[in-house]
Amino acid sequence: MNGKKYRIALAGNPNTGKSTLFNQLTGLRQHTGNWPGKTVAQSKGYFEHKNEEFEIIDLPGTYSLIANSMDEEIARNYIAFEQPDVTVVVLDATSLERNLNIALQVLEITDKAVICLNLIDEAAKKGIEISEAKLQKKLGVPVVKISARNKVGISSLLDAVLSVVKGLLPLSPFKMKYGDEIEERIEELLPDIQSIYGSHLPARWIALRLLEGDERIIDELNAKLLNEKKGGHSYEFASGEY
Ligand SMILES: Nc1nc2c(ncn2[C@@H]2O[C@H](COP(=O)(O)OP(=O)(O)O)[C@@H](O)[C@H]2O)c(=O)[nH]1
Ligand SMILES: [Mg+2]
Repeated sequence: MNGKKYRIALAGNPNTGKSTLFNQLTGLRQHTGNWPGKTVAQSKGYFEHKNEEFEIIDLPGTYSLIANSMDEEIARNYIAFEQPDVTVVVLDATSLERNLNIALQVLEITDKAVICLNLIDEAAKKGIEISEAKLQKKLGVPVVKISARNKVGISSLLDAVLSVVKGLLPLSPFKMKYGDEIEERIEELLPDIQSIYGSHLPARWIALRLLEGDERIIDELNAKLLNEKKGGHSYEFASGEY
């Protein structure tokens, strides 16, 4: 044990088996509280794999990360601002078309992701065949099939998690391309976003939110900035300028 704790976030739609996986991994080493300042429950737990210690957070299940609800806001803010060492996106292998949406949204925020196809037992019963290799090539991050309830594939999933947190894999996450006009405006915004908020935040994703006119992201970023710089920064993004 080298003492370093890697942080994992579990993201995905409701009912994809996130809590089942969380419980399998952590057993009794878990506790439930609330998200800071919120009435939404937060489950945090701990486990070890190959002599490394992990802390894992079970994010609220959401269909998207555009912050239409408290759950979505919590999930996206955790991934974007708290920056876990890896986000494991748990997808229901029996309805991939619907589930891939959240995977793409996570990949827009972070490069450090593993896609976990759960419920492969159910998928097999329905005759659904999924090529992990093809999906992995398209998405640019590891894709691992599991059945959380039947404890199938868990160690492969953890090996993938470990290689991502240790930076052992070349990751090239799929980034959605928008039209030329939007891409140009993203390019225009990037230098300002990077110089104001630093290079550790997901600048492209922030640019997209600003172009959407997402006012809450501006408040979140300004609060974060104030916190980090203790009021020492005079320029802030103002709402409604984009
Ligand atoms: N057949 C099957 N059911 C599963 C598997 N993993 C989870 N489930 C079931 O799927 C349902 C939703 O699981 P849960 O962990 O609560 O999903 P969450 O909403 O993503 O946290 C529960 O009834 C689980 O028992 C699996 O690998 N195979
Ligand atoms: Mg759950």
